[in-house]
Amino acid sequence: MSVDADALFQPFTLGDLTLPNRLVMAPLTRNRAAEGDVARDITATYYAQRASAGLLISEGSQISHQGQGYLRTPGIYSPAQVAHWRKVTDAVHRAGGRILIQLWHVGRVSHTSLQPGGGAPVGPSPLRAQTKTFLEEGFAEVSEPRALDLSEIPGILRDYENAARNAKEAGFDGVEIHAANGYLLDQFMKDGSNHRTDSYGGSIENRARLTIEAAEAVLKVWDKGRVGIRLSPAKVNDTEDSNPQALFSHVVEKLDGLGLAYIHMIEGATQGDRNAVDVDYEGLRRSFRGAYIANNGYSRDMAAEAVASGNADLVAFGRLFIANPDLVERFRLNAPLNEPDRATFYGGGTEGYTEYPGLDEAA
Ligand code: 8OZ
Repeated sequence: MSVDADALFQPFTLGDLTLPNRLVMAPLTRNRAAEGDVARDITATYYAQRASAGLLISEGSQISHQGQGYLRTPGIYSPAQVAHWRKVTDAVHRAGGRILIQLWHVGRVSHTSLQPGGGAPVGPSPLRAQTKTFLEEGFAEVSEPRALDLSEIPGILRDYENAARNAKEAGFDGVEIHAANGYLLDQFMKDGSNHRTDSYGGSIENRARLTIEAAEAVLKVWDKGRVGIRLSPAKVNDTEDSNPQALFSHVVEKLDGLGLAYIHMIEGATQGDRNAVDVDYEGLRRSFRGAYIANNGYSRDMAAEAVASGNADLVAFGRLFIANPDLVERFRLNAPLNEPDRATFYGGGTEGYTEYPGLDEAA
């Protein structure tokens, strides 16, 4: 029996934006940028094909060369990157859509071959993550990081601010701060990866400081109604906290104080068990006055239930949006879905990217 999914097709006011439905395309790393880490023309086609989503969130885009951790991810720090992203936002807007850019600094999840001058990746502490990155040769262990010096933090905050300004120039409708999945901000927040003894380590308040300051840097450029943030309380990319409930209660309270438009919550282990960690997501949602975007393994029916019951305002889908450019229409009709092809997730060209058929083509 099909669940009544009407709730998914109601408009929603997300901060300063009006969305026609409750379905969000999650940020998805696809490793298809061209020389100079600029978005390609096929990337404009890819996002425009998915413009019926209530909201598109771009793939993570590094705020600086240092912020890059994987091969061929797009940046948002050079003039060429801004110019190429402009083609993407124009294509999405022409197709009637709305798109935010996800601002990303990978921190320790990187490799010397991707870093400026072949240097060590940076993190809160010199602790290597047991996780892999993706290079020309394929998957590889991440490199040993060095700890950021206190004197380097203002430069990182300036990189967030510059990237936010570039995003505006590139025509985005707003930004999402990537504070999830074991990257720089998450590394600072969680005590497994942050062993600092200065004002950015130790207490929960200190560990959350960089995330809050990054949000403040972005808010110098963007109205708060156009800024959201993504969080993942569970362990991911070898980055884990001993008390995620306490940590994220504090983080969400601070973000609420900044008046951000939304929190985008990866419930449970990213791409894995939704019950991987004992965190009261509903409680976090209630303590935040902005919108709540739920993510991780949702089906159409689960999403309909979450939105109808008020447990989520919006639901983000990753793999389903990769494989179904017209996911909104398919959900509306409760039509069959294309299967995502893992082999073409990371890297390559149009195959597994712009070639998934819409319902009309499949018929
Ligand atoms: C998959 C592969 C590489 C990066 C994330 C940006 O997990 C990513 C990512 C996902 O947030």
